[in-house]
Amino acid sequence: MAQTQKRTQVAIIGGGPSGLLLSQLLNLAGVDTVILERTSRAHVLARIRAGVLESGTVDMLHAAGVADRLLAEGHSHAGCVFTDDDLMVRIDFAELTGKSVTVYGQTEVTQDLYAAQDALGTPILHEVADLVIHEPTSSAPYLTYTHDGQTARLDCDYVAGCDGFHGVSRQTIPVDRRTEFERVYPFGWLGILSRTRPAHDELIYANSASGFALASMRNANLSRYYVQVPLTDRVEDWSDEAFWDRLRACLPRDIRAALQTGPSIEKSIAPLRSFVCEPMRWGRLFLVGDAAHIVPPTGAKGLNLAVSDVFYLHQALISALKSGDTSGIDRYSDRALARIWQAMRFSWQLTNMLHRFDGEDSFAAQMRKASLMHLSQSETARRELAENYVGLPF
Ligand code: RFL
Ligand code: PHB
Repeated sequence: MAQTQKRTQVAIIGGGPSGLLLSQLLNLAGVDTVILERTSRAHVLARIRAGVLESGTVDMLHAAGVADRLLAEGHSHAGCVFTDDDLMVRIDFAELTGKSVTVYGQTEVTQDLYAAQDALGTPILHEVADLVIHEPTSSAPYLTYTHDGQTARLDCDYVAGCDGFHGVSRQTIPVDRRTEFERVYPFGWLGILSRTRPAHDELIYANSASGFALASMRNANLSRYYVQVPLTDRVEDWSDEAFWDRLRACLPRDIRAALQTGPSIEKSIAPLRSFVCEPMRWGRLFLVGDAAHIVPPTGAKGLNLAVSDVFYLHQALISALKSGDTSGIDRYSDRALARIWQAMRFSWQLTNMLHRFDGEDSFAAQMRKASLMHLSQSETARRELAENYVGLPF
């Protein structure tokens, strides 16, 4: 059990990938941190989420000293496939950009980060409740919270709000001091995990008359699939059989024929949303990752954006704390947002290109088909997609 700390340099709210990676990089530079997480470690590690890491994300995990298992167990993908009914278009990342992505689950990244933080002895408090951020615009911010039935106070130099979309950090910025941009899509993704051989050796993003589907994976015997569902559907409405039937209907004939099915070992529905909060700083409080922005999962950008935020913020905090240079923290929000808006555009564009919208006219479906056809015919279009998918530079 972590001891109750009274003071730290950077108080980190949230023990998801953003909070853990930021803490790890700060600790390696000699900056001390305390992480406060609302749930248990088992709960954080049970959430099945992202699967695709950009090469910049992999480099950051290397820099943080947590890439050994990723190197051994992650799978490098030099391309992925977009389909429209039976038309299959391969995007060759390696040829078009010289880069690749790595398939390695967020759960594994998080587990590796917890192990590294434990090895450094970083205090991580779980099941923290009633967290309040006090005086973030003063030079002496502090947090109060309840832990193990006791009320506690933590003084700090800076606060990193890494507490996801439903956290307290963003809400601490007064409403008249933040602007929020949002697009809620009228569908969600029903996802399953199954111990089956993946449908293909690369990811398949499928557009079809039955809607969108994604065939992804974690390893040679663990598949991750998603199909588009109305927001009103509940997980209980979908038997495994119904899921496989829908998936088959969305995939091209050759892939469908070889699809291996089996019982699901996880099944959940995620709504799709684009969201940005500006600015990402309020005095000495900084928003990081999902606390400040959400992308629909179509472009596989959420976790990768959290990592680029951490890249900008860890440098800025180290300069401020080690040499009193606050120019980085002054620029943090603008630098992070510039990259975030590019990923927003890409995720929104792919979402529109691949999903069937309820009540749409026949023209909309033709536009999707034309987009896929353009992709198959134009190397420029494929390069533009590849460049964004593998990740824009930090
Ligand atoms: P997280 O992971 O939500 O972690 C925030 C943590 O903060 C805690 N918390 C609090 N702690 C203390 N006090 C409070 N008041 C608190 N309130 C909340 C929470 O318990 C939690 O542990 O945010 P973080 O760290 O910024 O990480 C972001 C990523 O998790 C997210 O962007 C990705 O999972 C998004 N995403 C994907 N991203 C990719 O880059 N590639 C992908 O392939 C990809 N696929 C996905 C995805 C997200 C999905 N869902 C379910 C939304 C696929 C799906 C289906
Ligand atoms: C996943 O494997 O969970 C995954 C992969 C790519 C995406 C979204 C999710 O775009």
